[in-house]
Amino acid sequence: MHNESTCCSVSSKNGSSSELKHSWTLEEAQRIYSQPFPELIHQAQTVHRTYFNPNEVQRSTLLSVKTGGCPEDCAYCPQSAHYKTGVERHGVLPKDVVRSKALQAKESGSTRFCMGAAWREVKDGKDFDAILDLVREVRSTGLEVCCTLGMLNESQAQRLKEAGCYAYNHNLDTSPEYYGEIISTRTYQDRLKTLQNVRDAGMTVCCGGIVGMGEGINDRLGLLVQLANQETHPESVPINMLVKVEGTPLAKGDHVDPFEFVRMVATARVMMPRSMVRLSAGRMEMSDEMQALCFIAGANSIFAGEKLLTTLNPGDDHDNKLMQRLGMHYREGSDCSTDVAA
Ligand code: SAM
Ligand code: DTB
Ligand code: SF4
Repeated sequence: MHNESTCCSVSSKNGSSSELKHSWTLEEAQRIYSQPFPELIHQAQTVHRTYFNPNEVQRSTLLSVKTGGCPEDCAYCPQSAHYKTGVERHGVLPKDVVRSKALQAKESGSTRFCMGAAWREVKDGKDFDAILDLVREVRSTGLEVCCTLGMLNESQAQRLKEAGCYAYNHNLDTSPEYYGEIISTRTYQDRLKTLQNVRDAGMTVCCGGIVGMGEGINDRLGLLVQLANQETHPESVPINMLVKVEGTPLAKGDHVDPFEFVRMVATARVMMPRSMVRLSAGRMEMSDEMQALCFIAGANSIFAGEKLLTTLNPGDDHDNKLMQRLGMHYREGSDCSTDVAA
């Protein structure tokens, strides 16, 4: 179903031409999602192979450069000041600490380094200047730089881009209908505005959500419809499984069915064929077999290292062994066009 106004022609890496669609309906997403599992996996894997090496996974390392005490009330988040979670607060980390973490990440095979701050929004001044300095420092190691700092205005997005920030992570988290159940201190529209500012500044967009917050399947698919109907698909789509943190309102959330999670990954792959689909938070609770199914369903990136922002992650020994057992490998090199000497 080609629609001139909502599709764009792209060339795949193997030279054939395909279309990215930006006019998805919930019904179409439901049809993809609810196919028999083998059909869905076959479709997702077929799409995946058109654009990516199916044996390759990109590693991104996260670092919380400003932790805790956030004024927002995101019900999932251990860093919200509204909840007592035991997360230790700290201000913006010094440059030498961040540089050494970035070098370690590079050494262990990561090509992207994502710095997170527990802020509602960026405020101009000393702290933002310090972040810009960190961006320049990490960029000088040759790593692809990503930031996730909360809401940004146009000029802040521009300054980040100029400092060398390649990608900005800002999640929509769930459907517009369910959003109010999870966060009351900002709106979906606020998030969309920041995403537009990121685009306008010329950074790539990393935007996804969380599975396991009590939402229904239609909320999960509603999120995918929102993402896939953006004028440009987010270059990176993190799919998180809720990390249940004691003290947050979602600490006692329901168990996520692994097949439902894999279906979500596969549906994201089919709807956004050229995007990196990131298997993000929640891997501590996933079996190796579940992660393997996610890769087969089209996930092609992980957050690597012992820690996400404040919670635990499987770590290099485990991940390296998993890659080896699956005969898969980490992707080398980055999408960043301007190379900087290490
Ligand atoms: N404060 C900024 C913001 O909210 O955009 C940046 C940091 S925030 C921690 C980044 C993302 O982490 C959130 O948008 C959310 O999707 C994800 N996240 C936070 N806590 C999580 C949890 N317990 N489980 C899974 N994902 C989580
Ligand atoms: C994303 O979607 N997931 C990452 C990254 N983007 C910034 C963060 C996950 C955080 C999990 C909870 C924590 O460790 O604090
Ligand atoms: Fe703050 Fe981000 Fe956590 Fe929400 S997700 S409480 S904005 S750090």
